[in-house]
Amino acid sequence: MRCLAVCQTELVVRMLDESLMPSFEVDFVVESKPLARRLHDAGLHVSSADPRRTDTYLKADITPGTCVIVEDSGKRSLRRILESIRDAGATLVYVLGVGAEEPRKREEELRGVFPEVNYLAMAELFGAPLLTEFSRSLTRLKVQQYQRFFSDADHVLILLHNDPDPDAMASGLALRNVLHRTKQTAVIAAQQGATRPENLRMAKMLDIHVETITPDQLAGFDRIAMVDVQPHYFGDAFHRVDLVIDHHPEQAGYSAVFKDIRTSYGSTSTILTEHLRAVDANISERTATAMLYAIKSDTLFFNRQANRVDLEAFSYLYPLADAAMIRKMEGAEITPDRLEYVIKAKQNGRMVEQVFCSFLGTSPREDFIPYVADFYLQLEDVKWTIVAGIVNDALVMSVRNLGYSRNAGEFVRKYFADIGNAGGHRSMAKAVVPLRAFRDKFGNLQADQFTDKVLSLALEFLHEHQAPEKKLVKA
Ligand SMILES: [Mn+2]
Repeated sequence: MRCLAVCQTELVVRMLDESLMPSFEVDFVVESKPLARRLHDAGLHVSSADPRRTDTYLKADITPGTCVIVEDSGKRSLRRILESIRDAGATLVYVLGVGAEEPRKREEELRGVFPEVNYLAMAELFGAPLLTEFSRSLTRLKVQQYQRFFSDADHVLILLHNDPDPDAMASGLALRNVLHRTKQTAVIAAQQGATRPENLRMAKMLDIHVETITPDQLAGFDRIAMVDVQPHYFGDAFHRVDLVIDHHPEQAGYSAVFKDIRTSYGSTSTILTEHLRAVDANISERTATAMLYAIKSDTLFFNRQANRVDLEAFSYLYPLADAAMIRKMEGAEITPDRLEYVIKAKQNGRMVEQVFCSFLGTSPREDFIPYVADFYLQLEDVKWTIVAGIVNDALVMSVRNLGYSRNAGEFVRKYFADIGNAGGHRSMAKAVVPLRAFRDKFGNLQADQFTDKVLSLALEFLHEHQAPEKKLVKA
């Protein structure tokens, strides 16, 4: 493709020449004769001409398919230049804002006269890669600091939450990699091991050993790190830890020598991908596979709480991972006993205003509840799911939504934080409430009454702060 660039400064000429060649054939027009001569002598295709004259462009032989780039430093003459370019028959016209004040305002002004013109601000073009580069340096600094702090320890504990999920396990592997340790010198452990079928299958296929650890074994470690979880999760067991890396909302009440908590990230594995990249670590196929699967499953394949950084980590890990193995691990999600609970939810559930709510009764395993909540979110017309069940004398509730309506975490905190544990993100949240506390607050409800009660709380919550015309349509 052919480009004609109308420039004023040498820097812009050289930058465009370097970034567009050899994909594009670029000819430059500059007004200054000495500049044209100098650049021409340096081997660039530069000629000098008056950019305000249509002649210049007719001579340059531009066609509707020629891409014309015009450097804009904020001068008034830009309009004349664009008129002449248009008169010469160009249709692909880009203005490159270099030092023009308020680029968006400038763009608007130009668009008023030249609707076909595209405005690119140099600061915006360079901003993203520069920010990535600089934040990588900051991450590198932090990683090197905690690497040093951990380097003289004999025994390191990497502690995960109970029933570790793919993100917890992958983050454990990744941190061990960052710390240059083996499973002998850095133990990945949880107080309760994995139970969900897909988590078990992942651990088995990737040969990840999550040790089960009791509180009295903690003293045997010189350093303790937590990934995908923060100390408050373990009650009063930890007031001080050495390192916390997590993407859940930051909790107060503990001290950590180092911490990296990024709540806008879709997974802890995304944070650890950045740690590994920042120190140019080699990532094994096993670790990459675990992390890729973790990002996929924590973001429900980018359906919830995912952003540019998650996508970037995903595309970085993808070529390093074993995609076939991930497909196999995902197949473990659907099991006959889970299907039973899906059916049960359908029989007991109610849907009002695109909110699906179901009470599963007593459930032998906790994972049925979030599984069913995720499952029904896939249904057409369902925007919120609230699924609850009783596991060991506690009411466990999973809340999901499609992310663009009100905050699921706020919902559970509003109604259940006073009587139990309640928290989560915008699109997924969880509450665990002792049955007795629930009954004290809401009464001894039968299954149907329970569904009605929770549904009415959800609707009340959704209707708050909502303009009447924006109310959800009845399902
Ligand atoms: Mn996670």
